[in-house]
Amino acid sequence: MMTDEAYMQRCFDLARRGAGSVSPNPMVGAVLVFQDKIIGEGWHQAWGEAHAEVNCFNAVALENKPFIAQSTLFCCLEPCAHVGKTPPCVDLILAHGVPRVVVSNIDPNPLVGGKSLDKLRAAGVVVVEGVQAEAGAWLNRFFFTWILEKRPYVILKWAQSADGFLGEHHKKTRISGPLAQRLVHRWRAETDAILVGAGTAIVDDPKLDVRYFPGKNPLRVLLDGRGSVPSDRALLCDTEPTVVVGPFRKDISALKTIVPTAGDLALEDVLDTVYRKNCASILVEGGAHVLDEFVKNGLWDEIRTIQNPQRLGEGVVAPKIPALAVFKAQFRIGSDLVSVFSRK
Ligand code: AOF
Ligand code: ZN
Repeated sequence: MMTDEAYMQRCFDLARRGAGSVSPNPMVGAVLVFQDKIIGEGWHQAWGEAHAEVNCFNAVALENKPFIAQSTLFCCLEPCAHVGKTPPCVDLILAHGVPRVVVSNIDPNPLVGGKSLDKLRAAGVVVVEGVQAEAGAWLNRFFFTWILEKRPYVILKWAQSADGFLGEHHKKTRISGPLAQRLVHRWRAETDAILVGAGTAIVDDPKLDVRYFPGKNPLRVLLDGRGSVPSDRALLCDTEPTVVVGPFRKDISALKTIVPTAGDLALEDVLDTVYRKNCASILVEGGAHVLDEFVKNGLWDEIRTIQNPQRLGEGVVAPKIPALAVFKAQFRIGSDLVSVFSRK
C-alpha cells in the first residue's frame, strides 16, 4: 500500500515538469488513485492553460471513469476556488464526486486561501491537508514569496575557485566547467528574471540567456546607476529586452527599458520593478559588489554556489556565505561542487 506521502511526492515530480513555463503561477501536479492504483495524472503545463486537476481528470481512461467517484485526488496545492483563466477546480472535483482529497499546502492566493478546502468539507468530502507541507512550500517557494511578500524570490548565484575567487581582476574568467554551465542555463530557464551590475556587463559582456538548456530566456536586468556600460555590450545592443536601471540615455536600442535613476536605485525598488513585471523569481549573477549589496541588505532567499577545483591564487574575492544561511543541498556536476543554501 502506497502512503499519502508517496503519492504526494508523485504530484511534486509531475508539478516540476511545469518549471519555467507556468510562472508566476505555482507548479502543480495532481494524481487520482483508486484502490492503490493511479488512474489519472496531470500537471499545470503552461501559464494561462488548464490546471493540474483538469489535466488529471482528462487523463483517466474511459474504462476507469466510473471509479473516479471512489478515488482519492492528490494535489500538491489546494485546488482553486475562483474563476480565473479557467473555471474553479473545486467545482470540477465536486462534479466528479471525488470522496477524498489530499493536499500539501493551502493556496496562499487570497482568491483561494482555504476556501476550496472549506467547500469540499462542507460537501462531505474527506480532506487531508499538510501532507509533505514543507516539501510543497519549497517546491513553490517562488510563488509563495511572490504572492505573500509581493516581491520576487531572490537567488544569489556565483562560481568560485577552490581558493575563493570569483575571477581575475578586470578580466573575464571562466570558473565552472561545461556541465555546471548547462545547469546554470537550466536555472536561468526556471527563473523569471536575471540581474547583473555594471562591472560584470563591462568586463564579462554576458548575454544572460539560455543557450545550453531548452527553455525561455529570463528578463534581464542591468544595474548601471552611472550609465557607464558601453552601448556595444550585448545587454544594451542585442535584440532581446533588458531593463536598464540607470540614467536615461539615447545610445541604446529601443528594446531596452530604462528605469531612470541618477546614481544607485535602492535594491528594494529594483525588486519592486521586477515584481510588477510579474517575475516571481530573480537570479542575481554578480558581480562581487552587487552580490555583497544584496547580502548586506538582507535581500536574498537562497544562495547557489559552484566551486571548481582550480586555484586562482588571487583575484576578486567571492562573497562569504551569510551567518543566516542554512545548508540545503550539495552535489557534484562534472568536476564542480554545487552548494545550495536557504534563509530558513
Ligand atoms: C489549481 N491548480 O494547477 C494551479 C492553480 O489565472 P488562472 O486561472 O490560471 O489561476 C491562477 C491561480 O490559480 C494561481 O495564482 C494559483 O492561486 C492557482 N493555481 N490552482 O487549482 C493548478 N496552477
Ligand atoms: Zn484550478
